[in-house]
Amino acid sequence: RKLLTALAALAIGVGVLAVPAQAQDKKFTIALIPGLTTDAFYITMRKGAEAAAKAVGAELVFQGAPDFNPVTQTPVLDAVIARKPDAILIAPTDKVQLVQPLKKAIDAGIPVITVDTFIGTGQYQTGAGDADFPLSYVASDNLLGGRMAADALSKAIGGKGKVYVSNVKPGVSTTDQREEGFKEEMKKYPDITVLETQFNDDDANKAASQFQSVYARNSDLAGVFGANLFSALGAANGVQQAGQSGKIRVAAFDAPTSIVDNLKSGLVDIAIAQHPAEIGYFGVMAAYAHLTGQSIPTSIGTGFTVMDKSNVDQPEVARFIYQN
Ligand code: T6T
Repeated sequence: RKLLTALAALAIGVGVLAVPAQAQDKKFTIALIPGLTTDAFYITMRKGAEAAAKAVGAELVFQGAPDFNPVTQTPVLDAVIARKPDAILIAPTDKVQLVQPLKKAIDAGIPVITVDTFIGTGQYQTGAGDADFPLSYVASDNLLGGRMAADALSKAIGGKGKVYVSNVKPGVSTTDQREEGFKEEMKKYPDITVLETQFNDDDANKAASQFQSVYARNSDLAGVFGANLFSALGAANGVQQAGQSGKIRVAAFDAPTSIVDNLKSGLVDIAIAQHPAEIGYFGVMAAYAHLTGQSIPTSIGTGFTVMDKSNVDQPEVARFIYQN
């Protein structure tokens, strides 16, 4: 009888140990920290992230700063870490300045995936350097995007003339890579001169007034590449204010409705739309896969849709216009 009692106790013990079934039912909380909250790019990313969270029964927390700045993003990250989510998805606003703040998440046992932008070199889980700790990087191929912008702008200006890049600020992985890809590709066009880059701090008004100064110094300016939403919008506004719509050509990165309106009016020649909803969706799916014991790729690439006046009304193109 003693043996039976012992076996029964063991069986109960086994029953108690069978908790993993419950753990699988756990509702995971996944936090998404955007570059800034009031940007159609991240608003659209959030929608994709929410769709994925719904599909796997997770809760998505969206918390960000009002501007694209490591100084305001870091306290948001600290607050999110204090809430102890099961995973953090973040678009770090600086390659270097977010490294130490993100280490705190890892120290607290919270896995990190970066979306859109990266820290360090963007090569994760290599054992090299001090910024390889995120599990995965989910984003557009920004070097390629910069090359695509260069080819499109070259085509628009007939392969010759002066152009410049309107950009955010050095240290942002995405926009740094777009500028790098753009300049690399422009080497193929010997009759195009790339002037000094203008950094606008993600402020469209600043980008518009910078356009005026560049144009004042270069009355033969042929084109401008706006390397993200606010850079492109500001540059386009500058072109319009100077009465040069359709004469000075604009290649834009990103596709909010304002840029689409500019495509239709002929102020902007092409817009390279990223797929932010895909980035959010696959970011959450990667986090969920990791949390449920799957291995995940260290980088996940999402696509582009190139928009121009002739295709932007087609439903398969228009579906990539950013949401508000
Ligand atoms: O271009 C996107 C994003 O990819 C970049 O990292 C920052 O700017 C945007 O959010 C557009 O404003």
